Amino acid sequence: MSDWKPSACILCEMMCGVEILPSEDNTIAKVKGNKNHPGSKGYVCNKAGRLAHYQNGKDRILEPLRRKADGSFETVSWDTAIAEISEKLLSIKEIYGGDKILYLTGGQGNHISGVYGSGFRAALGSIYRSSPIAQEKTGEIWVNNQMFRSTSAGAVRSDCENAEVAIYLGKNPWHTHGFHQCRKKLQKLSKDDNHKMVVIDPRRSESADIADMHLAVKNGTDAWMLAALIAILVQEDWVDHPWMAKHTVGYDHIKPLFSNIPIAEYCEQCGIEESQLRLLAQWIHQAESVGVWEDLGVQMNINSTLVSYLHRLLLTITGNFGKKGAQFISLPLVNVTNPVFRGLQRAVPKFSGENFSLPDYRTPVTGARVIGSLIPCNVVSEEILTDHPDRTRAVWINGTNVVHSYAGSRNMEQALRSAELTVLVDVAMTETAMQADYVLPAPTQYEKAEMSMLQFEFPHNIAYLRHPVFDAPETVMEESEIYVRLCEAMGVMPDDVIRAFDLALQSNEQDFLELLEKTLDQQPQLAKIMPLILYRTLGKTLPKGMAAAAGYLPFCLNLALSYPDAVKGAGHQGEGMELGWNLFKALSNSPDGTVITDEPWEASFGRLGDAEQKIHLKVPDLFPEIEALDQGFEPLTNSQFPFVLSSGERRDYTANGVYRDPTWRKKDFDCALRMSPADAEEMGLESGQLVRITTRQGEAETVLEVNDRMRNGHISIPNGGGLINNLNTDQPLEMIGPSTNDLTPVDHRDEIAGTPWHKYVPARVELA
Ligand SMILES: Nc1nc2c(c(=O)[nH]1)N[C@H]1C(S)=C(S)[C@@H](COP(=O)(O)OP(=O)(O)OC[C@H]3O[C@@H](n4cnc5c(=O)[nH]c(N)nc54)[C@H](O)[C@@H]3O)O[C@H]1N2
Ligand SMILES: Nc1nc2c(c(=O)[nH]1)N[C@H]1C(S)=C(S)[C@@H](COP(=O)(O)OP(=O)(O)OC[C@H]3O[C@@H](n4cnc5c(=O)[nH]c(N)nc54)[C@H](O)[C@@H]3O)O[C@H]1N2
Ligand code: SF4
Ligand SMILES: [Mo]
Repeated sequence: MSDWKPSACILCEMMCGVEILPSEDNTIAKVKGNKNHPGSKGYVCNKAGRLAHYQNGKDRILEPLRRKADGSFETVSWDTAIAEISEKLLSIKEIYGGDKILYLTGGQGNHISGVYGSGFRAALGSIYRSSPIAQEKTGEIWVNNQMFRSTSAGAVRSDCENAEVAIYLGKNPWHTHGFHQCRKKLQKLSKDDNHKMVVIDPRRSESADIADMHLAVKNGTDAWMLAALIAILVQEDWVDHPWMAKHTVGYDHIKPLFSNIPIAEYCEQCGIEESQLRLLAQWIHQAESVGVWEDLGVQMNINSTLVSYLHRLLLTITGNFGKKGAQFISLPLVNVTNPVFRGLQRAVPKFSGENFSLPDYRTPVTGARVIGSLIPCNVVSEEILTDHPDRTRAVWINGTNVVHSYAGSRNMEQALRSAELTVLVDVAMTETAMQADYVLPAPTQYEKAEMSMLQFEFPHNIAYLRHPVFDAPETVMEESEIYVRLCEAMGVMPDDVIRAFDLALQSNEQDFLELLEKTLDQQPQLAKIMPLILYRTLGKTLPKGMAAAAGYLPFCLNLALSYPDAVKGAGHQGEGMELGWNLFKALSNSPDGTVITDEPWEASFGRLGDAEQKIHLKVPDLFPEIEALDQGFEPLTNSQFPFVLSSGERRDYTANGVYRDPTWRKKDFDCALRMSPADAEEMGLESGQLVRITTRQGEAETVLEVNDRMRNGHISIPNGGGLINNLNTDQPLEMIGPSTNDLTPVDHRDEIAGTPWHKYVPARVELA
């Protein structure tokens, strides 16, 4: 083997196209950007070159493992694992109900299993699920549902790369990206006189270095800053009345909330000069387009749901929606928060006027809101560790390291151990695997067909169904196959339908599509497991290694049936089912990624859930929180825990937990604690000293780095440290860096969305 093979980087949501040069012994010799990827066009950042640390990670697992009575693992055959697990699941379902089986998923890049896992869940009657999205985006999803009523999959985001004023709110795009070719474009934009870049971050982030304005907000006070900003716009009447009259309802309820806000006082609360904020308000008022990119700095912080609302209010009262450089609603192939197929859909449901209300689903034990069909990650351990009769009894985990990445790592360990059954599907031995009853090894993302579809791009959207680069070891099993086998073992796969599909596929695609349509019409209960049925039938007819693509056919059909113009806009041809089939073929045959939809900017209006295409400015549930701002900010720090710790900052060598081997990092090997020079001096500490960080939850040790980017009183540790090295080798175990969630309490979370306050953890520091 010597040829470069196209695939994707799996380290962040961009999933840039890469080319991989395999070596003789099935390792990655070299990685470079793939110029033919329609989004990244050859761009990669500093992290992609180290992908061999993932593909050949030393903690890779290659055989199914079962926990023994003494707590250690033994290897078992796949037949044994599938038979035992399916039997246990069925018994839990029978005794307690399928809804007591919780499904946890996550990861970057490994999305292909989503549609299969959803079918498997449906077969079990499991309804509760979670993913890391429920510790970052559920607050904004809740707000979006109220304002845009766009409950159909699409994310509401801003087109910051084209905005005249682009505001990064608790977002450090220099390190964390967010749109394709991010660093390259940011550098270009920073020299563009028609573009203003604003960074709102207590820290002078790497993005702040190239910004036109940096607002070093006091930690946790973004709500005061945004309220003051809106108040300036309202009080100066710098809002777009004609636009609002056409596209919104409810400004009369919003105006009184902001008319009397004492702007100078709020500026003091958040530590921003009033003149600076007034200048920003002026920029916003005068700009053709404004975008705001909110991310973890505010989403994992105090008032997070309120902040999501305020930033959208700010943009909407100034007419920044449905045009280039402003807010848009994306059109994904699959709803990533709940990738379940419910049947062929020809029209998207719309809501009418004031009759709108969303179902208020709650979890059985903590009563937490289920948003975007996800339960908050922070309540998972509480939903298990209780004697409540409706507690979770079994946990199914796919490609996410919940012990490491959920708040309260010790709570998670205890919860997984105390569940009656915990199963993990992963490629590596992880902190979570150490607590599971069964660990099922999957091929890496370079050894199977995979799907990159987290991108929320607009006006064109890209999906990338990657082909395998390497052959998988014989002893691992693809997730799609695992879920189909489990469903077969549980007796839910319909043999007659499978035989009929096989037969139709031998004839021609027309017959097959007609049969698929007829089957869904007559047996709608099969919709949810249709991806699994297609895997076993259509999958066999696809090229080697690509069977798992089959489950995406129903989603391609739905996209074509409900948004034909968008799909045709991207160059796909045909009408109705045929258009969907052609989209599926393009997706599964393209080596480099496919543009699935392309639309005019105004298409976002059509995506609004309101039948009259109105945006609803009023979110009454949040009005008391806006009014409460008047009482001022109460810092959560105190004499015992005087610092605000951001637990999980993204740096140039962090990549969640995808790379387990710490030697991948070229810098910051120990995952240093960063502290401002003034704070370090006051405490008599110096760079390189070993320090102990203590919070209400626990403690961790690492080296100190005195860093002049930090605001006084603010300290940070990186995301992804504290993985236990050598979990699957003969070498001694070692933990490198502080483990972020040894320090985060589970009840330290947003009232509405249950999202954690990882960026605002009261902490103290002392010499270790
Ligand atoms: N290099 C790298 N890139 C990544 C990842 C990675 O692990 N490494 N992970 C990916 C993932 S999963 C995600 S979700 C994204 C996250 O991307 P980001 O949200 O951009 O990443 P963070 O560094 O967690 O947080 C951003 C900023 O919030 C600031 N902040 C802290 N407290 C406050 C506050 O009170 N107010 C405000 N306004 N800001 C505050 C921090 O100083 C930090 O600079 O990154 C993705 N990209
Ligand atoms: N304190 C704190 N906690 C945080 C954050 C923070 O900022 N601070 N950030 C949060 C955010 S935004 C995120 S996105 C999460 C990320 O947290 P996780 O979702 O836990 O992400 P990873 O640690 O990357 O774990 C992904 C797992 O998938 C496995 N994997 C890789 N490829 C495959 C595959 O093909 N198949 C299968 N089955 N498994 C595979 C990897 O081995 C790894 O164990 O962390 C969250 N936790
Ligand atoms: S880490 Fe993200 S931005 Fe960097 S190459 Fe990988 S996918 Fe692209
Ligand atoms: Mo994330």
